[in-house]
Amino acid sequence: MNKFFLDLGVQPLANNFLKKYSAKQPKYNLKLYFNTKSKMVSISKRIPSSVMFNSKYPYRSSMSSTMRTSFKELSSEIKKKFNPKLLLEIGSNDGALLNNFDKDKAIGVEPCKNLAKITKAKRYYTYDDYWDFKLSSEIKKKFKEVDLIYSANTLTHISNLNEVFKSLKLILSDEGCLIIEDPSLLECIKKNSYDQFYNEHIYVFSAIALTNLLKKFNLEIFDIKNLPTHGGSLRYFIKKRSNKKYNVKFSVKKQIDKEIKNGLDKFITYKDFATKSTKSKKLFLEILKKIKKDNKKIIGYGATAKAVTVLNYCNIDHDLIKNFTDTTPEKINTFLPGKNIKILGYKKDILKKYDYAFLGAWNFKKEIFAKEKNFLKKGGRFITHLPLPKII
Ligand code: JHZ
Repeated sequence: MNKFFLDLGVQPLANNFLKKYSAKQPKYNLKLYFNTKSKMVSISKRIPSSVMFNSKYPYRSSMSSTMRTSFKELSSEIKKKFNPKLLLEIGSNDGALLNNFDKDKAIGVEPCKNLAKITKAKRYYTYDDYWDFKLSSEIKKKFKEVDLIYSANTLTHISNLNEVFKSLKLILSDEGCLIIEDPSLLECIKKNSYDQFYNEHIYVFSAIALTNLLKKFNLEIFDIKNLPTHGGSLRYFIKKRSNKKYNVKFSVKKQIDKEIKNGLDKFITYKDFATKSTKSKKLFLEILKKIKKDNKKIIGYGATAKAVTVLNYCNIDHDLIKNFTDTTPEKINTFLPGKNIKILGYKKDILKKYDYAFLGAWNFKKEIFAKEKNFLKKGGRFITHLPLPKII
């Protein structure tokens, strides 16, 4: 049974960066549910993939050195441990991972045509289509089977998880490995990052819920790694149950035990999370209003999908946060979804004109702090909303 626990209000599409602000852009309810049987946490309103992921999708995986390094390190690990004949990446974005592989050894699936174009131009075989059974059958026809499938921050974006895993199983070789990587529900609960929820994040996985889901397909997790990326992610190594090439490692039990200890299998945990999120909203508004009263100026740093959830949930507009800045070409000179707040291109010393910077990209805090030493030296301060809002 699906039980409701948090209402994040009416939200625009998290990556709908418009050239001209419009109050009339489409908005949807964002409500969070916990399934008491499968233990899966999900949002209720499902927007069709074709509406969210289109030929103008602005998010680029290569925009931060943190992510480029993470993909590079993973690529070396894959080559060393698995030495795949063929790697398939689902949600290959702008090729941040593919770039580390030979062109004849790696293929991509990327439905956002503007992004698929980038890897195609580099001669990586790229399907610019949505991941489903039809596409999987097509890939099977051409490549027979795949011994390494990788997908980061993509499968949780697809509503029909049964079809997702049925399609994966169809092409995964018997001794193959499927690696998936997504934000960790445990980290999300611990950090009180309600902003991990937006229309694209239909699910936030826990190891408990994923294990339950994989059982249906005779698939199992054989290793789990905790990663610092995206505010705390889990990398799951998955195989067919019949595949004896890999032993199930202790890391799997360790993660599940940790999740049980933190109550991820109980509804009450999510009710507490909801209470904390409401408190966080109130506190955040108090901080921003006090800064406004003192005639000081705030800029948002990193026009993330997460920041869209925060600003729309907390009803914050340009009277409180003047502008955002972001390095992504597609986001520059557009407006933060749902808000009349203009996104300025990043340039050195852009923060000079502001007293405070709200960390929209809080998951890149280390990288950003290193880059903005001058701002900090001159008395500028950052604001974060996690785990509870404060000036840092
Ligand atoms: P970042 C997106 O979420 C959407 P977002 C998606 N649904 C998902 O799952 C994750 O990515 C993986 C900018 N930036 O990665 C670049 C600077 O401007 O937290 C990006 O626009 N300066 C697919 O949007 C944004 O911040 C910097 O120095 O929440 C970061 O977005 C740095 C480091 C980043 O993902």
